[in-house]
Amino acid sequence: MAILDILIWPDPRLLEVSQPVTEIDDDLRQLASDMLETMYDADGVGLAAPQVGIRKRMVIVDIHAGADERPSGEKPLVLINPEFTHKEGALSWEEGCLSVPGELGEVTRSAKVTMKYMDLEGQEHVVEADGLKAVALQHECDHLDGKLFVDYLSRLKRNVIRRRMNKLRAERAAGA
Ligand code: GNR
Ligand code: NI
Repeated sequence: MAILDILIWPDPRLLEVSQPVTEIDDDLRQLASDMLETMYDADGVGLAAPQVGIRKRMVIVDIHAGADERPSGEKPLVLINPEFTHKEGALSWEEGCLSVPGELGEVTRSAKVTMKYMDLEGQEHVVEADGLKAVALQHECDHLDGKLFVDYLSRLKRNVIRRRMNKLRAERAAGA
């Protein structure tokens, strides 16, 4: 059990394309467990491995994180090598990111998605989602291709956020 450090954009490691998972072993299971602990500690609804410096195609999503009541049957998802098989419609959402703390920006994505992925037992699954779950799945999978929500904003807004993040990173480096 460990809370991992979350990289802050524009850390170059967040801009890399992650590698497919080829082996589901104890190290990967440990990483998934640490990512869940890290996400809950940070009050997030999702987290991608590259955000904690691991260039592997694994993400977690739990849109009920922090809620008092969890719909029955809804568990946190651990998605290995996730791939969209269908996307439709359009949906705008005010997004945040644990790698861009304190910032929000409006992003338009697909409204409904279907995705296939493998779980920690190596079993293949298909998940359909809309609303926040669809947004979170698209946001997390973007991380695996080195993309963040700030890439959808205007250059002006992105530059303002970049300056604030550089300042935050400098403060953290000085305080550490
Ligand atoms: O915790 C998160 N909240 C969120 C809100 C709206 C749209 C996307 C997200 S994902 C984010 C966690 C995160 O940064 N995952 O990569
Ligand atoms: Ni994010």
